[in-house]
Amino acid sequence: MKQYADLCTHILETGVKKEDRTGTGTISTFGYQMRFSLKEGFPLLTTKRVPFRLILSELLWFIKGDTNIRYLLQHNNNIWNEWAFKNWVESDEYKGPNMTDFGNRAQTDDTFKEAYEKEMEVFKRRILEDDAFASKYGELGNIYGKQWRDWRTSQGEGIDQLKEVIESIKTNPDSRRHIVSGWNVEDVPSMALPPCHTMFQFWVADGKLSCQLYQRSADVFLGVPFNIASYALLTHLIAHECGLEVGDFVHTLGDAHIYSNHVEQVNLQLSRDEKPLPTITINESLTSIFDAEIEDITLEGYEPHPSIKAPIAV
Ligand code: DHF
Ligand code: TMP
Repeated sequence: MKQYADLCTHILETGVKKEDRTGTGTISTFGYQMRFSLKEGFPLLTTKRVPFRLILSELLWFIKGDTNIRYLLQHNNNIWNEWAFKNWVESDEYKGPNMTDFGNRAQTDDTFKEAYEKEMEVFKRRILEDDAFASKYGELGNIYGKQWRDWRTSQGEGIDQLKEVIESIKTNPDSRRHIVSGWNVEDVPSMALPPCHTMFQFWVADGKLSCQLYQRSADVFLGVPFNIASYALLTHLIAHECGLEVGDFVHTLGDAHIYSNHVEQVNLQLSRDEKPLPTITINESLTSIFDAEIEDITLEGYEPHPSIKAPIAV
């Protein structure tokens, strides 16, 4: 994964200081491309441990067309909690302590951090136990899952982009139109977070399936390691269903940034040696990605350096 180390070095060396929506501050560059040959191993970083089980359950959640964090919580996956929690604490129904700007305050004020963590636990429990609460406050809006599986037309019909793209890969592999878009211009204002991985395209040649992602905004330390592995896994799953081998994953970035409170962590990572890449195996008897379950996918030979913690910008 020299490609990832090169990206980090490129940003640290050529990036500019830029303020951002979250108030954290970043070092940012615009426009960058990486290429991973999926035959040479599964692109999961080895210079820090990346929790693959979270990537897997998030991807299956997208594939199901689900946009409610309840499924993630049921799989002990907490990566989307903050964005649902934000809607809850900003609602009229919320009567607890003031949680304004919780992401930043929890990093600087220990008393507040304790109150926030307590409130988050209450929120999570309610999402898991209270159906009505979950359907209202577990929802992130029309994010990825909705757009991939049920893009609403002006006629009120749903388009299953993922199903259609798989069908077109099978029946018309040479097509240059194998595209799935998450960027629904009309829906963007109602989303908890407008899609970062905006659109992706497949390409079939020599019996191999390649995928390119356009990511408009890239949190290089926390988000990107997940995004690379998630799209690599999606490519493996679709290739498996279509009877194709895997080709390349091409990752194109728009605003590629390192948050100012991640620089130390990135430097630590850059000081570490690369280890061999793991491999991925998909249950032979799986015939459709829409039936995929956690147990159908196994990661082998992953022996990374230890994980590195960093705060996420909300
Ligand atoms: N906001 C920001 N600022 N950056 C993101 O990468 C991001 N990603 C989102 C939603 N909003 C975002 C969805 N994906 C983590 C990774 C990916 C992700 C959300 C969160 C994360 O916190 N990863 C930690 C481990 C988390 C855990 O173990 O629970 C990591 O160290 O990789
Ligand atoms: P933005 O909407 O202001 O661009 O903020 C989104 C932040 O989340 C930005 O730092 C990019 C990051 N992000 C990723 O890098 N990958 C992801 O998959 C998601 C959802 C977010």
